[in-house]
Amino acid sequence: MTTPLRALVFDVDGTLADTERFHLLAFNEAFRSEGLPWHWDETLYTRLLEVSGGKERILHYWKEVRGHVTDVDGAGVRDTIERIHAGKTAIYEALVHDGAVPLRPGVLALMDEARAEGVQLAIATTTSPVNIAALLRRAIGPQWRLHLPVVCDASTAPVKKPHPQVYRQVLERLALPAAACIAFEDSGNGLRAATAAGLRTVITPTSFTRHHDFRGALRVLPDLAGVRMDDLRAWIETMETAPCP
Ligand code: XBP
Ligand code: MG
Repeated sequence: MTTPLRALVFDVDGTLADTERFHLLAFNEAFRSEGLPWHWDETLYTRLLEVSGGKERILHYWKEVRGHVTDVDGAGVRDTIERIHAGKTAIYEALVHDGAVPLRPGVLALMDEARAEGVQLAIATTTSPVNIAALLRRAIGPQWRLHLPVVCDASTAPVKKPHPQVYRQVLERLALPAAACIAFEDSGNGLRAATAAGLRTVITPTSFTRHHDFRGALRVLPDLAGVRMDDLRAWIETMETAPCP
């Protein structure tokens, strides 16, 4: 007997919207305004995206790619990263606030159908709360929080994907078992985080993540265009009745 589908849990960056190009612009503008000789191109950023979390990504770059982590201004590495990341977030917020980033195909239609059926919607992301609000205020409207009552992010789950912390928090807030939910992700880290928390996961990769390892996903799709609630239920049913390999 398959557990009824009671909630859809969405990742943000790369899943709800193809945002990483805008994060990349914001990182580079923040480095420039800090007078740092750092510039991330798309090839390097594709590699750096294997580290979830903007602050963690900056530290990884500083240590691994620059090869030395010394104070750039005597404020201490952690304080410097906090300042750079705060500047980056403000730049990204302005970019996204201008409505530059639409939701990916099929996302809003699936959300609307789920809500009409009384299926709950939630967010599980490693990005910052400011970024989520800036994106969804424009893409869904000022009432976006009414559509997505459960939001867990970098401020609630400091241990980033592929750790399952953010997904476990969402399940707790939903008061639902993982079997009653489906996760939507774009990256290998996201798939591993959702899977470790017990959620079946639909993957819609972007140009930054399409080379990632998506073994174990419920489905890997170009996007959610045309995906309906009954498709999700059928995929779960098939997965649960498939003969064990
Ligand atoms: C993707 C991330 C985030 C963004 C940058 O988040 O790993 O770090 O790249 O946002 P998601 P921040 O889990 O939604 O795919 O700079 O705010 O971290
Ligand atoms: Mg993502």
